[in-house]
Amino acid sequence: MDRTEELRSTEVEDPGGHLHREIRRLFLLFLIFCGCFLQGNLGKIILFPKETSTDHVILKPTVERPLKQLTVCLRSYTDLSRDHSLFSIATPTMDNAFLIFPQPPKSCGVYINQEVISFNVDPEVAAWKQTCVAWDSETGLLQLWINGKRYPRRVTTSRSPIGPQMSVILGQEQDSFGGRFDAKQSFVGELCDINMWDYVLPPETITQYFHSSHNINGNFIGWNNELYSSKGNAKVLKDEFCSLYPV
Ligand SMILES: [Ca+2]
Repeated sequence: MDRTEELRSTEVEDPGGHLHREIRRLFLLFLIFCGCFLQGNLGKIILFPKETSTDHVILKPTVERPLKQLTVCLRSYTDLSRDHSLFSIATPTMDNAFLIFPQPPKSCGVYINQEVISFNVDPEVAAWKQTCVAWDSETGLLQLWINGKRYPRRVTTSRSPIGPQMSVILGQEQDSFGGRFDAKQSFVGELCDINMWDYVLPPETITQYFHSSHNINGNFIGWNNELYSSKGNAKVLKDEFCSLYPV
């Protein structure tokens, strides 16, 4: 029996060999898949290490146009027990054109064109949290989602689009266009996966985004586009597992 015949006969005699190879192949595919998954989810986190009236991050929208609809989603981690800004948009004429303003322990304010709508929410806990806000100027319908749960919807009186010129700031609450910050309303903690769309995301997409933010990038402000600049002590920490943190 030459070497080839020997191998062939081993294959015939060892029907488990095929199964073995198949398992090994699947295992290799699994490793490749895991590698891609982890790499794909390696993102960044913005750290606001202390209470100041100066540390902030400026986000640049991809285009300048008035927003008739919007959705903002972000993840945050803080132990603040006072009011703070999660996401602040000012226009030249309105300092609270759009603002997500948690008021722990059980309230979250959302401002649309200076009008505040207060939601009663579950008590804050020191854990990663995903917040999404969606608004449609035509109907005034305002949605607040926290950790995949939509709170009872509200309707704003305001029906005017936001913008087109806007200053988008993280870490501070604007009382003028791009400025007049108050340390007692600043954000202290960590933020990541900050995306904004110029339309209302369907509920299933928001739910999907809560479970995994993999490959999701807002068309108005995209977390992967890196169109931001940080000021003061606000630090962008690279290669962090934002998406994999339990929220
Ligand atoms: Ca303000």
